[in-house]
Amino acid sequence: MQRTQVAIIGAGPSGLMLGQLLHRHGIDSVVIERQSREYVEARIRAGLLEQGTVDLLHEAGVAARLEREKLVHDGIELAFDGRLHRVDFKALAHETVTIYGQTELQKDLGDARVASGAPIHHGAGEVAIHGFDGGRPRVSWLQDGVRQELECDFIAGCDGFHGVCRASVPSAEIQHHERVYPFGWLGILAEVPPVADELIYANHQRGFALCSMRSRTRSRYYLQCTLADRVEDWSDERFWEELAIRLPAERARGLVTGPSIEKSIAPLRSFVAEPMRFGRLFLVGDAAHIVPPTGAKGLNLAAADVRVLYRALVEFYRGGGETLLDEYSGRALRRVWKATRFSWWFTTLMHRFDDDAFSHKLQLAELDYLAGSRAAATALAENYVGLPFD
Ligand code: RFL
Ligand code: PHB
Repeated sequence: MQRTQVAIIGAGPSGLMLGQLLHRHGIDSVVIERQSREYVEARIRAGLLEQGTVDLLHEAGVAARLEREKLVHDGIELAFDGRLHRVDFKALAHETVTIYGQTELQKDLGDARVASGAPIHHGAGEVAIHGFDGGRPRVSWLQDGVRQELECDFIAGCDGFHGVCRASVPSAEIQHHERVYPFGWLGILAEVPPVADELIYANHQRGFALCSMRSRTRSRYYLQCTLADRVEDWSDERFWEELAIRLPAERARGLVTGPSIEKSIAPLRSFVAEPMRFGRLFLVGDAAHIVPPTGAKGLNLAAADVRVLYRALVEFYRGGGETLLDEYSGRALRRVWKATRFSWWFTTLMHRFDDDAFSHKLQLAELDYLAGSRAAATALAENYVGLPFD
């Protein structure tokens, strides 16, 4: 039987960040991941990091390339009713945000794991967790058809929304809160310069649009689509035409188009599982909560969970007892619910829901209020740059 201090299920950003921070504090971990390293590193997802996440990556010692390649943004633009209004984060919330692709972060974390020499098992089949309600948790899985068993002190469930950890908790002990939105996001990645220096969030009668980026030469654009839409329905040409329609003319004029290098549709949901601790099992990141991408909070929430958990584990192994471990769920959830509220609010403000003209008028009134009120814009800025990590 193999043994470690912390068994980490899932090698996404949550699992690898946690493993790296524990490693730097002399705590052993084993990471068990269902997919191959190549698969995990090819997934195209988040692009925007709060300063708290960047600070944590420094603490983990994995921020060297990020510091060389990142783009720093001082604000965003809101487009609505043919207008363009800038929200200045630096002036309103004294903070900036960082553009750095999750794909790149995933590679940096993967390299750091290999360099640390700490064990990581990709391609694990039939992963199962046992005994976390008692004192002797265990993980079992199949590696190349051979059954493996790992004994540990704690299990970190970093295995995303569809993982095995949350699903292993008896239903009487866990509560789920969920909202599913009646639309999705169609995203494309293209090797073209971004339409503007900062991100543009557009409320348009035909639906929401977002102009984001990965670098000065690579753009990431999203369009609100229906749940019935399929990627095959959207040629590159149709995507670019629709994006131009949803942007104010002064921005649409500067749009550079080109062939897409990725195109996908993601459904939107809000989801929170409570609590986030069950005996010796801790849920972390998407395994415990999902936000719609409108506020760019998913990856940042995962980082905030990791920060609370790794500090509690460091304190425990220093001999400081379990107080911080006991506080994990409550502290993480306070921040999770605030980000859930913000993501829900920003989604509701920016998307087209139905043909209800009254709702659209209310959205435009609120956007007009945001554009004219420093107090309202400050509330947006504070939440967007990220609430305090603790
Ligand atoms: P992940 O990244 O899903 O990783 C979980 C890992 O666990 C593995 N796994 C298992 N391993 C072993 N056994 C099992 N039974 C397993 N089941 C699953 C999986 O293969 C995977 O490797 O969760 P994690 O680490 O908590 O990280 C969360 C973030 O990935 C996620 O919140 C963000 O990508 C969300 N998100 C965004 N977040 C931001 O902060 N800013 C953004 O700009 C942003 N944009 C986005 C996004 C997510 C998107 N999609 C497609 C969901 C844009 C999009 C389009
Ligand atoms: C992205 O670049 O993928 C991105 C940026 C901001 C968001 C969502 C996604 O709100």
